[in-house]
Amino acid sequence: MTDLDHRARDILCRNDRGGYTVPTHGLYPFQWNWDSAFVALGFAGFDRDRAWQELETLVSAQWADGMIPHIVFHQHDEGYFPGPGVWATGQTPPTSGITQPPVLATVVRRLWEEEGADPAHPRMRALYRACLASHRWFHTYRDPLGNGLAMVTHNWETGRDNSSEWDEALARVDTSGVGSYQRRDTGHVDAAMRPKQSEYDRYVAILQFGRDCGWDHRRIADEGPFRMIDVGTSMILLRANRDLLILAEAIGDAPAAAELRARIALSEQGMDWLWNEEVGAYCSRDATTGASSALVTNASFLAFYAGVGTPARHARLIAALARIEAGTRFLLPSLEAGSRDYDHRRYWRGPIWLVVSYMVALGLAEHGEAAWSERLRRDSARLIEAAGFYESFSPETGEGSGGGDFSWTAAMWLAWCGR
Ligand code: 2M8
Repeated sequence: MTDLDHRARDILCRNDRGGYTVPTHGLYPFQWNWDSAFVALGFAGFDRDRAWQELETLVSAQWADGMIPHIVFHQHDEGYFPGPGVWATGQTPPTSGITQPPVLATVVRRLWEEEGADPAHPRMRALYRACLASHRWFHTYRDPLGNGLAMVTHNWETGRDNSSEWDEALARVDTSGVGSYQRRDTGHVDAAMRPKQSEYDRYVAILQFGRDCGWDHRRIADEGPFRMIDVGTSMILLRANRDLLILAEAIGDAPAAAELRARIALSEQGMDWLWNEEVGAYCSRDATTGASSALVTNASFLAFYAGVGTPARHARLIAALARIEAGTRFLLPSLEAGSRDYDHRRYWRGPIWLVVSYMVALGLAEHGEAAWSERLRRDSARLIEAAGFYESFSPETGEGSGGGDFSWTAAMWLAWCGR
């Protein structure tokens, strides 16, 4: 065990609040959905029980309609805005009213296979049911075009919260009724790294729409002020459906397996709509106007992880990766340098998030791109070695940004790049 291995384990243990971890002390004092899935991969190397528990605690907050919320407010903390009183979802435990990228099934499959892939594995079986309900929720409420792609109704659902992909759609959001509120994030980290006030107002306005319609997910999907087909969530859901299918087949749940096969085929075709031939990448699209963001982000490369794309498209994606590599020091930036509003320090407009790099690297390796996969892994390790376990990193200087002692960064060291 290296010194960094010890430090990574120590971060997970210190961010443990009893059955779940916070992403980082101070800035994010609750349980976040996709953070916990990645964190479980980190625990898995030294505490199997705790890895499963992280996921079980998350799904203990699943809604009756199947949604797994993006934040679970297990305990009171004034240090974060918007807290449970603002969301007012009426859930127990209190939660936010939106979701996050469904990486859960993929993680469950990995943990289960590492333990011998026994179809009778009780913890896998319970989480399988939770994932199936969550995926059905996406298919019921978040596929307005019926093409197997995933719509998000808040930019926070994408996990890539402040990406330039959302700018045009956000610009249409009316903020006149937002009122005053006190942000907490800029009290924890440098405001230059966080979203601007005008952007935050829009995030709050979208939240208020959901709250004002009692978190009626049908209405939010049909009438909400922000409706984007997110390339990241769509790719992650497709991958998660493939992994859930493996579990369904192992369990012998034939009806669910058939349903999942049909969803997978639909999504594979649907992805065509996100391909932007001019740009040579998969890009998010506005569900209302149909406009492509025409931006190459780290999520564009999740095509490999999702298992979509022709050889010609893969070649163009690799060309885009080579172009990005030539223009920066470290892979994989959240936005290509030179794109509108690119900023190597500002939240999801340039900095590197290792969890996305991990998924991209996994997909690249699965598609015969071992050298690129290894390049991502090595860069990610170098970032941690030089800067520490930050939330994100500058692709230009390698400096850490956002919160420190970050759980999913520590988990990525343990489960992937520190190997
Ligand atoms: C960031 O998002 C939260 C809102 O969900 C925030 O900025 O307040 C994002 O990076 C998101 O992807 C992540 O899950 C969360 C906790 O790490 O922080």
